[in-house]
Amino acid sequence: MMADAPGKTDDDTGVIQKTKPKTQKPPLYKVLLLNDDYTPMEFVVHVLERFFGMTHAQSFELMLVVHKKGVAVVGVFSHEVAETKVAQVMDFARRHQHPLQCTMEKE
Ligand code: TYC
Repeated sequence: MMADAPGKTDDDTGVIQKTKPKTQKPPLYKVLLLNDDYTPMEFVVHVLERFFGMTHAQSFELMLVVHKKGVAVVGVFSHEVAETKVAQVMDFARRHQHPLQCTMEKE
């Protein structure tokens, strides 16, 4: 004979118990790329390939979204990974003297 589930009684009128989640998912962060008038399109495409693992076609498509809309989410990561991506993009852009801006925000 099987034991009743927690909260269930033999008369089928048991109290409903909410199962408490045992783990918490860590907060996620969107990494955003911002448009500007000076960074060359090909440079942005290269950034997306290099730091976000996209194919050339995916990168080109997303670059155009940023170019047309002003901003786009280029990935969603843990806080640590998002911070690293933003730093990598900002450092790479600065070293090439482009004003490209990359930021993160909590999802
Ligand atoms: N607007 C830029 C140009 O016309 C291209 C560009 C796209 C710049 C995306 C930044 O995040 C960006 N050269």
